[in-house]
Amino acid sequence: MSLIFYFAPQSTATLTSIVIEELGIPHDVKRIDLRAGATKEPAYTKLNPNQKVPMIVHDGVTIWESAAITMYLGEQFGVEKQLYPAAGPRRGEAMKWIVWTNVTLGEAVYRRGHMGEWAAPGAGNEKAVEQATRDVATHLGILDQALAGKDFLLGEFTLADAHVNSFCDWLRHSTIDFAPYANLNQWTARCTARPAYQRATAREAP
Ligand SMILES: N[C@@H](CCC(=O)N[C@@H](CS)C(=O)NCC(=O)O)C(=O)O
Repeated sequence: MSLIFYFAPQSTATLTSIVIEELGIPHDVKRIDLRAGATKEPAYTKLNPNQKVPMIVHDGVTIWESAAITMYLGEQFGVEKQLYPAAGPRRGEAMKWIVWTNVTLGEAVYRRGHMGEWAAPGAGNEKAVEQATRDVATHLGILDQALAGKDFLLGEFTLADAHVNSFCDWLRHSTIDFAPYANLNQWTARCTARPAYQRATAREAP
């Protein structure tokens, strides 16, 4: 088995880093420098015309998009380890949270960023930021409610928790207020206490 993981610290690749550490599968890390434009280099673009991290190459097959990678690695390596549900309704639940994070929560987060703190000087839109901030709060409220009375999204820990929590970690570095989400904050503490999370964090130094 060959698994190559293209990684850059403090990027979306962190989600995959935590997933791989949870699975404990043998892999080679190719650490790339985003600031040096490594994703734009011809060799990288040939593998990934989307020019982003994370990317994995598993037995010669290239997969990008963090949600796809989490679900794929879960299916391939997570079922026996009880870190990802077997095909069926519980897997559907795991997929729901992983995709929701990247698509629905992510859409509001990226909109908020592009209209606000990431916008070029003069190109922002305060009203759009206010709306996006409300949308992010609505989505985080949904996640918070889903965690009420539960340790993890599906009850027991799965890679969906690793994925969704890692995305939330990133949001905690922004001005998004997490104070209203007690269930979410307690769940984050449970996710980040896991040894795999700690190992992945050690990879994050720039
Ligand atoms: N939707 C993608 C987003 C990936 C993404 O935006 N990656 C950024 C880093 S966070 C990237 O590689 N940007 C290219 C670059 O900076 O050269 C995913 O979930 O995998």
